Amino acid sequence: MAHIVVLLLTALLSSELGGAAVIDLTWSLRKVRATRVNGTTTEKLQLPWKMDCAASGLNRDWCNMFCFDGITCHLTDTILVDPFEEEDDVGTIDCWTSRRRTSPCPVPYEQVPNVGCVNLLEKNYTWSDARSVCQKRGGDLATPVSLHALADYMIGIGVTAEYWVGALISSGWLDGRSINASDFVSFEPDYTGDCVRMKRSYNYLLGDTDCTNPKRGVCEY
Ligand SMILES: [Ca+2]
Repeated sequence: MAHIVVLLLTALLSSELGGAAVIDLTWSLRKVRATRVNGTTTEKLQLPWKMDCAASGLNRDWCNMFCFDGITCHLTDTILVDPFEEEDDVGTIDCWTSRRRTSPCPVPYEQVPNVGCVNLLEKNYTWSDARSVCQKRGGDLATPVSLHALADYMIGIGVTAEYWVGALISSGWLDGRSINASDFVSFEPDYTGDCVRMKRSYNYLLGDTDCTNPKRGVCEY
């Protein structure tokens, strides 16, 4: 099902390409649906070898992913926001994605100022399933000290779904803190459930709801 080959090619690329810039990058091989290869900036090159393709990608600071189908090298600035999602068997292509190591966050997490390393789930889950997915990615549902910083980030990148966070009405944040009243929407909690979500219609402030409702989730590393 999942074609996830978390094969870190840093050492391989470093030895074959020998460039200092390579050391700053970690490339991970994965099967990617062809439609996800089209970024804002793209370039196609006819190259004989995968390593030539890799080198071309490394020489372009906009390149976040290179794909090689045996004939054509596809370079793109696409960032797979959620590369651990399963890809379809149909129409996939071998790609290597990178993250600039200027971020202290491991793939697939993004550094969010005043929050930490954040990864937004792309599918809906129950609260406990969302937590499990976050844990499989090395983190947990988010327990932001500054909810407003996280909310600003989510509004800024234009997400439109609702997201679970790591808090329960009955016991507070998963890290043991109690939930500030100012982090809730004005009429919440109204005790419609024990699980806490960020409400898109209310600037991503918090509300409670039934834990089995399907929502996305905010993971934090
Ligand atoms: Ca509620």
